[in-house]
Amino acid sequence: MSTPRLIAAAMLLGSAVLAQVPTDPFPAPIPATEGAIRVRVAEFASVPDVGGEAARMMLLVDEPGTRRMFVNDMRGPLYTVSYDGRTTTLYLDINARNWGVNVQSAGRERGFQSLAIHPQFGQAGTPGFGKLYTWTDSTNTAPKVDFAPGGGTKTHATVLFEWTAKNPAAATYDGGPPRELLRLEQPFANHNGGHMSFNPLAAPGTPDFGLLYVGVADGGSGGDPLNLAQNLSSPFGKILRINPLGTNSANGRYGIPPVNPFVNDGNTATLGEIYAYGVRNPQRFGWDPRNGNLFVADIGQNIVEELSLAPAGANLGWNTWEGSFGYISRDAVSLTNRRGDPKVSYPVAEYGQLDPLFQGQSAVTGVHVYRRGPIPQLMNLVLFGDFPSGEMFYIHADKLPGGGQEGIRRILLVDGDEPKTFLKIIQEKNVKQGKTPTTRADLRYAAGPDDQVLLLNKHDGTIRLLVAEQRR
Ligand SMILES: [Ca+2]
Ligand SMILES: [Ca+2]
Ligand SMILES: [Ca+2]
Repeated sequence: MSTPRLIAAAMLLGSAVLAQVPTDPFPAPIPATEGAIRVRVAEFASVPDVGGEAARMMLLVDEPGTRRMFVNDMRGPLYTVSYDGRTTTLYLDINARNWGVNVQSAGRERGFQSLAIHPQFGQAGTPGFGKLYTWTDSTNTAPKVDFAPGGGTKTHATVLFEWTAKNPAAATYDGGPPRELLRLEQPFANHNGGHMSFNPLAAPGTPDFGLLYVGVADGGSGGDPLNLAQNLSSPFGKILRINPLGTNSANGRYGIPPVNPFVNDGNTATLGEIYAYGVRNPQRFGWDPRNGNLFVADIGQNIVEELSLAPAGANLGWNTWEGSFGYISRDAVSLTNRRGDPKVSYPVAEYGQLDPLFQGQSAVTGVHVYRRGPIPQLMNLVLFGDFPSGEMFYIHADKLPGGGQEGIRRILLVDGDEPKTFLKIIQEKNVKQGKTPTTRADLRYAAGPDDQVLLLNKHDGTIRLLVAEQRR
């Protein structure tokens, strides 16, 4: 065999080995106890089962105008929770037959993904009065879509709806059928809508006020096979930013803000809706109240989970990069040329799915930047976590790491005298409920009134509140 052939054979052998043993860019584990912060946790509110199954809580939003919180179940119900946590009321079931929404909630990844409440929801006489928005998967694939992925198997649709309450303070929704703003054809069952939110820091009269940030995953399968996340003509693999009360979009049902990065780029092929791109499954994002930094928790492929900054126009790298590393396949990332493209917004923190803290399935969630609130130990920290395992982490908001696991430390929950994982706390609740203990936590963070941090999960119907650990 000639030398080049030998090298080629060795490379083939090498890739065969890589295909079996995932590369691990983080051989040193996240410290189990060093730097760990202890926070007490207390039960706050409960949300009912549907059909004997615990609520699949995804998002909780505070609505200060009518002084209550809204929390969804991915199957369709939307509840309000009183500020004292004592009263949970069904506000609206978006899956009720009369609305025609037809929520597709099969499996873990599909369903009523997200909701956003207009900042003027409770303010009579304003354009946003009574408006709330739901971002949901739907089995109804008959209506014409605004965007198709150009491949895949048309599994379902993901649709943005606007609901208008007549009296926003009413206990239950009193408005008419929803108005459809935007409809996507989904190529694969997984990776659908992501987080959706108004920027809570935007003051009335400023350019970002009333603009809706809409996370859209890459469409699914694995590895972004249609290469949509880097395609600026496609809404998939993006965070969009739209004016839900505007009309200058192609379908005339929403507005495209002139401040968006690809509106005046001299290229008609790029979508004006795009705020940031190169995301895989942006299930959560959140702003730093002190400096406006927008952090995105973007769920990784099989190796790296990432927390990244997303300024307007940012490219977060997928599917060229998985975290700080060149994406090769589900089993491999490149360990050379780390963070090699100066135009990409690489993670501030990232962790490996092979870390011993996790249980085989790993997916990042977040993001709460703690700048005010009753827990001194959390001050100036960026809170995030891994949702299947329920592991909770922080980094310092004023000393953002340059990627990697080095800056990541754990948050441990104190329940009784012992620090416990969130998963263990849910499992103990399941036993009290007479249910089979869950093997997943499905942690999500939420911001409550008075700068409180709440924890959601999908397995015991319990909303929990973080409280300061008493020093003894
Ligand atoms: Ca999908
Ligand atoms: Ca453009
Ligand atoms: Ca990335």
